[in-house]
Amino acid sequence: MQTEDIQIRIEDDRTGLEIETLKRAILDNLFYIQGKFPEIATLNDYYMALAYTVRDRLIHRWLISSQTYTKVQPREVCYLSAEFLMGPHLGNNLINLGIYDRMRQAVQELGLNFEALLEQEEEPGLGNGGLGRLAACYLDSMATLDIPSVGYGIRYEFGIFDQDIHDGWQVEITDKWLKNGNPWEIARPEWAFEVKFGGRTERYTDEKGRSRVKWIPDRMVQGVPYDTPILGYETSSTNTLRLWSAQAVESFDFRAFNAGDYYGAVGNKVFSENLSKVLYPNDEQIQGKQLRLEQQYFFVSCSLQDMIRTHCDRRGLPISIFHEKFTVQLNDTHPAIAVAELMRLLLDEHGIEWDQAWHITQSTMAYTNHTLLPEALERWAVGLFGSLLPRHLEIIYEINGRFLNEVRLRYPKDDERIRRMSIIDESGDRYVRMANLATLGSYSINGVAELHTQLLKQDVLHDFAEMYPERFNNKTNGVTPRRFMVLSNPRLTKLITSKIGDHWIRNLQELRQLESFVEDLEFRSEWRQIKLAIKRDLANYIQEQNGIEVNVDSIFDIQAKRFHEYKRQHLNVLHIITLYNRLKANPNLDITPRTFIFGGKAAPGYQMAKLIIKLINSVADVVNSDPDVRDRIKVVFLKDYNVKFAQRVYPAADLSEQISTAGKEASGTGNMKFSMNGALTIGTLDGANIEIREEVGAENFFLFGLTASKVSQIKAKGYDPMQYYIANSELKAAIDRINSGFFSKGDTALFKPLVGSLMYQDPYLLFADYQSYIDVQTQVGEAYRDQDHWTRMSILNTARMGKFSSDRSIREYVKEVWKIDPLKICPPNEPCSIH
Ligand code: BZD
Repeated sequence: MQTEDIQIRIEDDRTGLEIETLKRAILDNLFYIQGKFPEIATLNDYYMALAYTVRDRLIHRWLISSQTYTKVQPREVCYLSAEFLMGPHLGNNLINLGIYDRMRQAVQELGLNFEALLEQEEEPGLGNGGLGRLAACYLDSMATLDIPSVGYGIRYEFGIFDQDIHDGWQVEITDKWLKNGNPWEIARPEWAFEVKFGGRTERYTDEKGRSRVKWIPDRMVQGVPYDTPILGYETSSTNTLRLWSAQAVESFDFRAFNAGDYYGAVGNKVFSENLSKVLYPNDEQIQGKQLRLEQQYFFVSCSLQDMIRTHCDRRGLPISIFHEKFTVQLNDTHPAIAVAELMRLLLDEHGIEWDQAWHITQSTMAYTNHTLLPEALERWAVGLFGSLLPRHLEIIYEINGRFLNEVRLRYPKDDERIRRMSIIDESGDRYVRMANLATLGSYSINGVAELHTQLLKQDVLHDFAEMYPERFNNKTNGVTPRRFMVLSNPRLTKLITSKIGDHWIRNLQELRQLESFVEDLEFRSEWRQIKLAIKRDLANYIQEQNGIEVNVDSIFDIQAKRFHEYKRQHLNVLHIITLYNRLKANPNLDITPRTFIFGGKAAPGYQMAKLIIKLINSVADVVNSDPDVRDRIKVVFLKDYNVKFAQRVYPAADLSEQISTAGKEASGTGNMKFSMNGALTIGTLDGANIEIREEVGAENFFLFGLTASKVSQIKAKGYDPMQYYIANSELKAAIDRINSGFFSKGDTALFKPLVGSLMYQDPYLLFADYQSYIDVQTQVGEAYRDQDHWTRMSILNTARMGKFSSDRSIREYVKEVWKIDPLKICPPNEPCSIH
């Protein structure tokens, strides 16, 4: 059938947006999908019925989008990411469909609790932190801006672990997010692909007499796609998140089985299904595990095969123009094997000559770097790599050989440079450097904030930036205001919209109009009331979760992010202990009351990060129950920080802690989410903090600490933390307090590794930044006493955050990197010719 002939025109319970229709649809789905009648339906049954009601309304738009793409054959972005930290879908889809309030009413009229139903959704936590959440924000913005796109990743059966706290320690619990079913995805087993592993290669001569290579693998896995619709805000554009799930290949199984090798056959099934079993919970620390490389290759190969099938089979286009129709954005080096895999597919499966294959590959790939930390730069031992992907290793050697010849021509006799730029690290054991492969194979390489891009060009990829300056660019991160303002902060959204209308939701720069209300007394009072009400909600949550009563008039001082030494949660702790020491010395000291709130997970194998969590909980135990403190400071560690919980936390903050060692945090995105919701930032000149401060104004930002260049200078000179310890009595007192066993029931050994690391190495310069941090925290305390002034600063933070919408980031990628035109999708039941 010709696609033009298909008219999707449905007007029934699956598309209607009226309250009565929504109610009927929910009950219908409860009956026919969940197979329950209301009297015995559980909360989850109702959640599923509601989710299917919303999904039905997405599907119509999704199919129109997909039909339009098939017909128009636009250029598309494929966002390849090992992580998509989507967070719950229901609320977001209701916002983007524009039926949030209507659905709430429909649900309430059915006698159900809308909030409880939203809460019921299991979070798809298929990511670690910033990088995975960025991918999710970008999907939202690409759909909102009508950019044809697909997100490709892995459907992990178990996402990031759930965090529990036992006796102050982090305990990891398997995240069984699929246990109640996932109403948002549709399996497409008919579009599965096979992925090969291991074995060897063979040369042969094809029918045209050309020398070709064949890969004879020793294992094979099938990738089954699961599709989730991604609807944009106030548009019909509905893109796809396609996640691959690994399954055993039937035929492979049978071969072993027929030969009598039953265990071998079952073993293959186990191997296959292990592939997409669990997300690696390490952020910014690589382990070099074989399974991780298998996961990366698995999803990259499925995704590229999928693109080629769409291009050649479905659209009937020649492979020679593949790069005109597809561009691939590599979310860090996790999918960087795509460079070698696309080469392999073009050379071995499509019989294309090397030069043309390289041209297509290099015109297709674009690479985003997210970190400069040496321990996070991916490299694979050559032996492991070759045994798993023998053909790819050959291709990489060939790419490298040709490239190094060019380098030699350009920089004769510069052997050091050759060694640095080689894809193969040969300084000791041999490794494949994935950042070099990604850089070399891409037409665009970007960092995620101005400073980060500058450091990337200066440091990690310096030689490449010198040789190919035109390929390097910056794309400062952004976050979606739909999830992180409209959905998570309905009160503030309502106030803002009552003053400036609702266009700011798709054009965040319009928040600037709020500046004219800063002088409006009533507006400031409403702003303050709202913050207070949200803080009350969080206080109730803290009471429920931790049994701690907190003062809503105190400063809600929040640090919520992954635990890592470079993020310096322990610097925050040193401030808490310093205040505590002051109160112990002078119980009548007049300090601005504060509630210190922490949230975040540590990688399960990262002992120091776990010890910092233990320290926070230990300090909390002491401080919260000391009568001398008299409720002036409280310390709260909220367990299991995830997207759902983040949405509750950002709106409630007065103060956002963004205190990484300058030069270490590539961008940060939590910093943006806090500030958009009217929190003030205490931060270093690191990542996007610099740009946030530029936007909101230095007078509305609490800056402290060394600059990135000062940090490298000090390190180059030979940094000695002990000098700071000796010279600074308050710092010494704080450290001694930990060392004495005061927070650990007399156990002086417990925090030794942490204290020792600070006193003798302090790789993240906490001691050097300590005094500056303490001084600025004192200013924060003073500033908060002038509530009226604080409110002005808070309003100005929100008003000036327009730059940090992910819509702005995506517009820049579209214009400067991808060069894709938006494609408008017709609304359902409205024949139109807008594209
Ligand atoms: O990426 C983060 C950076 O640390 C942040 O500064 C930045 O804002 C975000 C988005 O650009 N990096 C990560 O989150 N990295 C990882 O999660 C990760 C995961 C697996 C392996 C290595 C890194």
